[in-house]
Amino acid sequence: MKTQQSLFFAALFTSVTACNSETPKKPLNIVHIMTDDHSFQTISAYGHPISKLAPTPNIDRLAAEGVLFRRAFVENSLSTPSRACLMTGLYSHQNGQRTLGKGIDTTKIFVSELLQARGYQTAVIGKWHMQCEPKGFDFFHVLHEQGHYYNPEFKSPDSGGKYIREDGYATSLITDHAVEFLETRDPDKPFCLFVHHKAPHRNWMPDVKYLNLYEDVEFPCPETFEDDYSTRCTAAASQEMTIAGDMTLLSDLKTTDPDNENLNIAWNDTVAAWSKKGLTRRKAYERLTPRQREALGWQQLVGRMTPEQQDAWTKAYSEKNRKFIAQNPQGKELTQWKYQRYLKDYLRCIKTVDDEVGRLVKYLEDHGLLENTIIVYTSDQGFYMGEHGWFDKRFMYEESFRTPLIIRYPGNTPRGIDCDALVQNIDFAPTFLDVAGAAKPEAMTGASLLPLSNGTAPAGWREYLYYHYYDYPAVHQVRRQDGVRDARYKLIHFYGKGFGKDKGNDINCNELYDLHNDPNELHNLYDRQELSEVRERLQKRLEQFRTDLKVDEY
Ligand code: SGN
Ligand code: CA
Repeated sequence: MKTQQSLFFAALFTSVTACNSETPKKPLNIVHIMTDDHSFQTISAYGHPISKLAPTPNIDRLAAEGVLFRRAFVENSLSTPSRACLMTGLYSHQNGQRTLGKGIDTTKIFVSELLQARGYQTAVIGKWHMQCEPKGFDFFHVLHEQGHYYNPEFKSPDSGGKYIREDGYATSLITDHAVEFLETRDPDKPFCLFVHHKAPHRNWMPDVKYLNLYEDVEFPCPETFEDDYSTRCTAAASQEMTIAGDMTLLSDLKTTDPDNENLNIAWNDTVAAWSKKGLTRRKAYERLTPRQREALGWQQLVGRMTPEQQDAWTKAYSEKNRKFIAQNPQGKELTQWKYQRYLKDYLRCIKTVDDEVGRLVKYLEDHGLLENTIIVYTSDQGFYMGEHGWFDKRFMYEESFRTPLIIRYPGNTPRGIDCDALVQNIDFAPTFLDVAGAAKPEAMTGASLLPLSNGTAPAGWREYLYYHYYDYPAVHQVRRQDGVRDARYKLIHFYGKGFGKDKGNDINCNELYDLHNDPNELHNLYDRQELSEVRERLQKRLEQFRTDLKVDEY
């Protein structure tokens, strides 16, 4: 594959510089746009029914002028681990970042460092969300942890180690700072720019101008919305990420609590009363009920807004909320109502993402950068838009294992094509090194995506993907799992000790899916005699991965 990569790179170069063979070769620039929790179902280029009602013309343009990857996946469907895969080109157990909160092995070399060494100017703007400082960047302008939608705080090399609040909406501010980097960079050097959005992460807060967008649209419900999880291991049923039970009315769905409109004032009194008892704020917080905590979180989010932003929110949501409270839906009707509001707010966030992708691409175009820049659009993982009754991610089932991926390759590459090759987020680092003409370190597991610019995988391309999720016990209570997928079948292995409400439910259980006949993954065929050959083949491959990659738990 290596020779092919180099050949491809040489060909790409020639095509970029063909108009003037005297022009010295200039390496391609890299723009990597990554959103947080953006589902492929909500990008219209992928053609899903939801996206047809909320199109994304600017992201679609990248697909129309590039390659749309239909089988792009992550290794560990969670933010920090996914970002660690991106930065290192390594699987989670190799780079250390297995869970959301801890683990990155900072002795591992980051792709940004290698690009810098190759003469690139490197920048990361927006969500960094690694458990270490930005490493290998000439410029950074990053959010604190998950960051805020409204008037977020950013840290940069000249902010003296502090996070400083800026007025505005995160998605637009991030684009502003990306443009600022492009304006102030050294034009004689190639650049690698990571534009990493907070949107559309939970709790899906749209920009003021889109608070009423899609209000009259009824979004279609996925076929699996009422999945009863039969035929599956216990993990699918024991998670805590259902729209019906786990999505909250106040913080997630922006309703005032119909049972207690004064809840968000009540917590204040509670904390005040407890502080009299000499409790620290943290201790007082720990004694709040989950509903009081939610009210506190909500109050803090609204409290960050300017009076004008607050007014716009009150205007937009109070009337809709009054209707909701008057209707007082219950049971399935309430779940349907929640689903519609969830989709609307999520898609309103996407609308701004799409606008801002358009703005950035236009900047590149207006400044003559489009044809010597490789543009990647992706997300840190996929997301459930009601499939199996869920929101969030983490599982190896398609909607969260898959991630959107569009690459606009520069030069005379084919346009508007689909690619079905199995690709994964560990491939970004090798791709960027390939773009820069730098050698891939021996240890890097991924492979360059440059040779896939015509939509077909070169000979010898991988036929199986490995997945591993570790973050349990944790929010949403998704059990640990690893597994393999090929072009048609998927084997998932759930394992480990049960904690909390799962206490006593230690698991070691397998699921097998035929994605061709059962794309919704409703029928676990693991025990089916007619699939014994497939099962054995995938089982063997899974064991091979574990051995080759020195996986230490499963
Ligand atoms: C927060 C969210 C979770 C989400 C994780 C991880 N809760 O904890 O729903 O799964 O982030 O998301 S929230 O109410 O605080 O938004 S990730 O994208 O960073 O992996
Ligand atoms: Ca995420």
